[in-house]
Amino acid sequence: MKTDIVLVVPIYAGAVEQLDQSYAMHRLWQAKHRSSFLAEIRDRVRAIVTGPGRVDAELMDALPKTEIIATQSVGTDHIDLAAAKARGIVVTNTPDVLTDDVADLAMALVLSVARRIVVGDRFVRDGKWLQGNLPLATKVGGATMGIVGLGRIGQAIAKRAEAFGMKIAYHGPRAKAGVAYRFYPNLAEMAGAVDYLVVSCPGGAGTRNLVNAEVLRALGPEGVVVNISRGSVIEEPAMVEMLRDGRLGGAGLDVFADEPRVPEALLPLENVVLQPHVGSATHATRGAMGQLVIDNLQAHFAGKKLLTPVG
Ligand code: 8YV
Repeated sequence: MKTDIVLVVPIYAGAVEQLDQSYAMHRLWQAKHRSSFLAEIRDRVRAIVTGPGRVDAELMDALPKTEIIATQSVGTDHIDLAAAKARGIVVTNTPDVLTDDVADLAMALVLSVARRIVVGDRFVRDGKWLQGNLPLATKVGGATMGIVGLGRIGQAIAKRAEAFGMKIAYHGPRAKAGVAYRFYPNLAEMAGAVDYLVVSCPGGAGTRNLVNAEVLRALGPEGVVVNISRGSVIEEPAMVEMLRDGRLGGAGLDVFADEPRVPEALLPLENVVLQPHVGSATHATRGAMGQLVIDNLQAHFAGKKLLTPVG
């Protein structure tokens, strides 16, 4: 008899295929009537798989036999961790396997904004090169990058930036032992001292609007903000307004407050590069993330140690 699990949103296709073979899988996003769909499987489901679909207390209570929530993501801000803990539900995520891809995209966004890669591409395609050269851009070597959240991804970004000749500073709850980069306990102060502010901290209530209007003003008209974390970390309306009126120099954004909706005002701006939350979106990395979901479920149901438990 196969164990019943719920899949909240589609995850890596190869992982879905494997899960279909090993479990009786119920696809929540395909349910015509959510409440009756959940009621029908209420007493059978032992695991919830997501990434990044929301898993709140209401869903946990609708599936009271749930033992584990496995998310195909390193971020867990879409899961009510306190509610899971209160119900004795273990949570697993997929750290490390995506660090390189996300850090690569952060560096790609820095370079795309600084060297106006997207603008240049359109310039050629539109035949404008026939009328003259693209205006000069900005060298990243020698510039300073301020990293908000020097975790695994933040440290990988720093290594990439150093390889491009950039200086590194960072902000976080506390200075990290053994890190040579300058630590700024005050984020606005760091923003005022750097050229690129790269957001790589976790999302969630603890970092909501951390990069607020004051921080963005300090970053200033020559400064560029890059976000590969969560849209919730930046005070988005203030950022949009400042990008439009020139009080903020530019932005490279892979995440937004209300995905997949993106503020209309950003769309025409040439000092902004936009990506559809693709930090980890490569075959290799999403395959590795999906495999971690599968391996964590397998370990749980075999009574073995979880590979990547949260908390
Ligand atoms: C995607 C991510 O959101 O890992 C994260 O936290 O933001 C991305 O990997 C998605 O969860 C991939 O399935």
